[in-house]
Amino acid sequence: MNGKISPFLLRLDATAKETERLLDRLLSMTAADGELTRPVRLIEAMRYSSLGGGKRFRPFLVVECATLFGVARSQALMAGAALECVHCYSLVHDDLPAMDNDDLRRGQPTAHKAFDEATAILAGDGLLTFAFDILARPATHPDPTVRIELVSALARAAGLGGMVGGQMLDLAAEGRFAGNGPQRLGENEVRILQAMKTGALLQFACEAGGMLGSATVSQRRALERYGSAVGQAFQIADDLLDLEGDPALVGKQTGKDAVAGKATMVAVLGIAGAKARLQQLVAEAEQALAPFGSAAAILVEGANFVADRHA
Ligand code: GRG
Repeated sequence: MNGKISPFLLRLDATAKETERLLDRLLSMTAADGELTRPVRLIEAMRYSSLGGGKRFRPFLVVECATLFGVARSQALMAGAALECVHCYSLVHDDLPAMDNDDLRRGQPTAHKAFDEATAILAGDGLLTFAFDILARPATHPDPTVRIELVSALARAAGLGGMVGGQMLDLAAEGRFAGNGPQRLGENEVRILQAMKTGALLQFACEAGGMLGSATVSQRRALERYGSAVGQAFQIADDLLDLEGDPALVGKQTGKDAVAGKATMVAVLGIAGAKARLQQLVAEAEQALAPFGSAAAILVEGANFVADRHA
C-alpha cells in the first residue's frame, strides 16, 4: 500500500456524498406538493435509516452505468437515490425482530432499537413508496416512457419475484414455516434465492443506467449480464464476511448465518469453493463489459471491489 486512495474509491466516495446530499434534500421536513404534512417521528426515522451511512454502491452502479451513455449526472443520482431508498427500507425490515432480529446496522442501533418497532415498519414502508415518488419525477428523466420503465423495473426487482420473494425463500430455507429445521438447498436453489434477495436490486442498478441512456438491446443485455454477475458476487462476499469478517468493520453482528442454518453458497460449496466462484463471477462481470472497452474500466474495478470488500 502506498497510502494513496484509488481512483475507484474516490469515485465511490463522490457518488456517496452526492447521494447523501440529494436524499437529505428530498427527505426534508417540508411537505411536498400533494402531501399534507410529514409527521416528525416518521421523517426522523426515515432519515435515520437512510442518511449518514452505507457505501452507496447501488447509486454508484446507476451513475457509472448511466455515464457510459452520457446521461446527466443529476438524473442518474435521482434514480440512484430511489434505489437506495428501497435498499434502506429492506435493511430496516430485515433487522426487525420478526426477520433477522438485529441490534446493529452500519455500526449504529437498528431503526427499531433507535425508535420502536411500529415506527421502523412505517419508516420502511415510507422509504419504499418514496422510491417510486422519486422515479416518477421529471427530474429523473424528462421522458415519461423512461420513467415508467424505471418504475416498472424497480417494482419487479424489489417485489414478489425479486427481493421480497427472495427474502421469503430465505426464511423458508431456515425452516421457519415447516417446523422441521433448515432445508438443505442445492446450488441452483441457493443461486435463485440469492439472485432474487440480493441480486435483483444490484442488477436493476446497472439496467437503470441503460434505461436512462436509451441503450440498444445488446448494450442492455451486456449491463444485465454484468449486473447479474456482480449481484451474485456481492452475496457470496456477504456470506464470506458473515463467516470471516470483523464485526467492527462490517458494522453488524457476524457469524449468524451458520447458527440460523442459512442457505448460502459457503454452505453449499465450502469456503474455498465459494471463493473460487467469486473469482469466476468477477471474470464474468469483466467479460460482459467488453463491448464498452476502456469506458467501463471503473465498473470492472467495481466488480473487484465487491469481491474484495471487508465491510
Ligand atoms: C426485508 C423485504 C426484505 C428484504 C430483505 C436486504 C435483505 C432483503 C436482506 C439483508 C440481508 C443481507 C445482509 C443481505 C446481503 C446483501 C446486502 C443487502 C448487504 C448489505 O448491503 P450493503 O453492504 O450495505 O450495500 P450498505 O450499508 O453499504 O448500504
